[in-house]
Amino acid sequence: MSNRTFTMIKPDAVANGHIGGILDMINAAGFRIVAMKMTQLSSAKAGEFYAVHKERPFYGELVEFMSSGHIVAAILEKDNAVEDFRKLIGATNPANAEEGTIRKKYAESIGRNAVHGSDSDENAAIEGDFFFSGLEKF
Ligand code: RTP
Ligand code: MG
Repeated sequence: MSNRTFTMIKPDAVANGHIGGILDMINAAGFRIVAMKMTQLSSAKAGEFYAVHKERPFYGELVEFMSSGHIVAAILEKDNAVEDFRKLIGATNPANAEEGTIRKKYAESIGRNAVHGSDSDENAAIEGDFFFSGLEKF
């Protein structure tokens, strides 16, 4: 089991001024920030990142939203990082997210849901490499 995961603070949360609040929750839950950057995805890059969802009905909307403003990308480290971070962010739909989760506090809707978290160790590595070079992942 790997001890790293990958996250993005999505355009809704960045635009609404929640970078600090979300990073506080990530730190309080015991994750170390390994690498971090603010950037904006082109629609081509957002489409590539979420290519696994290409055939889903929400893909176009997802790509448009994820390229609509700045995001903060980060690699996080902790024992059992992928699973523990998915618990910290809560359910995809904030209506189903538990109290104390990032999405319960900050997500606006299933589409504008504040944060991304990798769903497997394999994808955490792929997604981290999508944003960060080897020199940036110390
Ligand atoms: P993420 O990848 O962003 O961490 O979210 P997730 O694993 O909880 O959810 P996933 O199934 O991977 O879906 C990716 C993102 O697509 C949007 N979505 N919209 N309108 C819809 O029914 C719908 N379903 C999913 C969400 O923003 C979700 O985070
Ligand atoms: Mg996902």
